[in-house]
Amino acid sequence: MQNVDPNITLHFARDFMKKLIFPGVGAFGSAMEFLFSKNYLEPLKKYISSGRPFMGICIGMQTLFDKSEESPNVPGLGIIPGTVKLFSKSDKSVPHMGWNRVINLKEIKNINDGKKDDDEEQEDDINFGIKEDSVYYFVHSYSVPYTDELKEWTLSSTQYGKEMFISVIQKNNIFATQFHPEKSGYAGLKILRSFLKGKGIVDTSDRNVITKNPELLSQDSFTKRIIACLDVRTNDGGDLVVTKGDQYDVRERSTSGQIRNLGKPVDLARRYFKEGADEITFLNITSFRNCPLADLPMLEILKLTSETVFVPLTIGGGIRDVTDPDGKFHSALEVAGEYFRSGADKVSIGSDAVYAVEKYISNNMKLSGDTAIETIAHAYGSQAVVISVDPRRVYVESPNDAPKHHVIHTKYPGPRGENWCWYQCTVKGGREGRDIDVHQLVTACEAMGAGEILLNCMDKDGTNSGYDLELIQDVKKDVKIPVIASSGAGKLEHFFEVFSETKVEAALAAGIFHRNEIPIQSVKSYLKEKNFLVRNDCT
Ligand code: 1PR
Repeated sequence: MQNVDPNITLHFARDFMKKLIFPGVGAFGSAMEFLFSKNYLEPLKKYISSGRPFMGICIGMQTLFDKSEESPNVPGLGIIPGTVKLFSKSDKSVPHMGWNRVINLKEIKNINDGKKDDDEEQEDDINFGIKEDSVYYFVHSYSVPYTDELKEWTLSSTQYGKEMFISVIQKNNIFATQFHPEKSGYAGLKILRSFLKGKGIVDTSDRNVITKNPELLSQDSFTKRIIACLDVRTNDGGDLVVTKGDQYDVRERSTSGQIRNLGKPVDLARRYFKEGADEITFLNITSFRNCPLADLPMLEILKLTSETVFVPLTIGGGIRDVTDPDGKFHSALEVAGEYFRSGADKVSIGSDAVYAVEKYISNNMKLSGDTAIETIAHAYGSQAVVISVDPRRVYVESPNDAPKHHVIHTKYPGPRGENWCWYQCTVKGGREGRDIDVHQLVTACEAMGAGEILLNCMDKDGTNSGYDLELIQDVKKDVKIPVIASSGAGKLEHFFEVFSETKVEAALAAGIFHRNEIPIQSVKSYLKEKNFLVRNDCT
């Protein structure tokens, strides 16, 4: 809810306001408390009851209900009867993070005066342009299960695992989506345009469930995500460039030893959006050296990117408590807040997560409540906190050689024929190994409230030899939060391998996209041929 623009909300009850979009991310309780503390509750209710068009997004939809299991003691706006409930983790990862379909249960038009010449435009306004053959970006752990009592309010439903929940509500002047249209590529922009440009709302449905495609109703259409990653740093000439290392070494192997320059961050992000990337990740790879709040160019990159790129943006590097050169302290929460306000949807934490887990372990697995992971997850929601892991293999002759660590049997023996290894966590971009393993790290970070794991592998990074499937399979067993496979993609088959041999929700690649070796669309087409669900929305 911190993303609500105060300039908009301050004036929302005024009569001159014709339409209101009420977006939000984060926890139900914080959102309601924020509305209460700013005296926005009554004006918001008054606006909605005035009959003027209202559009809620994500938490902006959930707050319309009576209450939520997320914050049982905090009442919602109570406009729609019902309780927002936590997804079951028994059959799927939670949060529900990624692209999924919506099934329209009824048909409405949102045009009520004036005739548009363009039939196609009218067609686009039916159901606010929500199409059953498109997918939209969801990120939430709580939802409203679909029940017959709520059919009057339900415009569309979505299936996730075995659960069917309400993805769009609409009645009279109220329209709200559980997904994020503003992050749902061109398909999402059509919805926003329809809400903003449509002349109003006329509900022509007979309030019965009239889905034309009942066979779709119970289909889970959750897609596999393809993520483009941009490692960003200042080159020797002082410009911020996208670079790419081989096993984290980003300098040219030639005699020049220059930082590899693969392009400009904003231009590349735009290109990947147009080519169909489902998310874009920026990693500020040398931020451990500086105070990230002094890193204005990085904030500028996010601002510029978010003006034209409408898929989720993650930013990593330097998310930690920092003290300015002038002695001013900034908490990790402040640093993250600055990135969110500049356009990031998620922050990714690397080194600081390792230090936090070291403390957690030495404190007998007691949560302190003051780590970057906990404070950011509390304020912005778990879905906004990604843990970027930079592990490397440590080979051992037998598990007895590393009694403190989670050792696995490997099909790929080490240099001295060792058949066992553990994955050591590193900090400072792989420059320093620590005495904790990936199993310890990811389980502890999940307990602290992280929402996703970005699983790199130093041995595989930049090698084009495929993902480290053994590492990924192992981590996927450890946690219920989504996992992004990263490092090593070199050909189309590697994407098939990672999705067929592991249960990861997403695969990330860098080098092959930057060097134009494989277009993102080819990855999508290839996966589709292999019967994986992927998003196809490049127009
Ligand atoms: O520790 O919180 O400040 O975060 C620093 C961030 O910067 C971490 O997320 C860390 O992974 C990243 N980082 C630091 N140094 C490097 C480096 O390369 N020298 N990049 C680095 C990590 C790995 C991935 C890469 C994939 C896919 N790079 O970002 O994109 O391995 O590559 P490929 O498809 O070409 O194989 P903190």
